[in-house]
Amino acid sequence: MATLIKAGYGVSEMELFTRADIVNQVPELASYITDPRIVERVRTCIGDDVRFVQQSDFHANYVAHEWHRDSANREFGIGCDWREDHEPYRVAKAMMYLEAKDIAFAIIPCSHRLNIPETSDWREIATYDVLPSGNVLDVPLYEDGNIRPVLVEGTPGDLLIFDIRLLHGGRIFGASHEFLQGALEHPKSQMAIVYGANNEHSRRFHSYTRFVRQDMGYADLPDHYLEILNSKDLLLDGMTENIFDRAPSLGEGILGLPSQ
Ligand SMILES: O=C(O)CCC(=O)C(=O)O
Repeated sequence: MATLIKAGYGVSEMELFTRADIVNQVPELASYITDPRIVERVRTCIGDDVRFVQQSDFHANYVAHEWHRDSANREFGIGCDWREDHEPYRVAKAMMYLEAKDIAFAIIPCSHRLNIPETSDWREIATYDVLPSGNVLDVPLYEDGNIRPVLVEGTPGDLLIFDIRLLHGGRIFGASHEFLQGALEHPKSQMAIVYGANNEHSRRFHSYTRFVRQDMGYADLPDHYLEILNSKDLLLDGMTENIFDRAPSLGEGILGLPSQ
């Protein structure tokens, strides 16, 4: 699939290429959005009322090294993403590697629940616990009570599903996986699709993606695709509306919206 997409867009093996909004911009991948192999696994993580919230992308040879969150409210504790008394958050990214060699996904466990500081140097491999690819359920993590960043080794076909408020980033292993490095030596490509429960948190994230982040270039989903989503029970209620027009206060703490 990676080879096909790169060839179709005239992208060479190691060239940087990123496209957001899969339905509108990389339709070759759109069928994965409703693919039960992905959707069922997302359901297991966030609940039965899973909906597609439009944010989705294909990245070739791109590595987001810096620690970051994908949620609309990026700073811990500030804004509606962190208020769950009414509804739990339940917005998650499903990311699948299409090409990956010596690649890992770095994540700071519990950083969606606790204000855990980022490590100052993402290159420092000694600051991580490593989850090798394969069955990792028995790998002991932070048994001493200290939460440490985790490196999840990734290979093609691996699907990672994570709450988008978690601090994370991409990593490249150096020789024998003994250090981390900044540059890719092998092609890397991945697809990411964001889903959420049929709730206000998901509607806020959709409006943030579609209407606030003009830089990401999202457009309306075509009517025929809304029908597909509806037929698969993946259509988010109120998906055509900009929630911040109706309720500007929901934009608290979101970069790019006037502070309330
Ligand atoms: O693999 C990477 O570069 C990290 C990807 C990432 O941060 C993301 O998709 O949000």
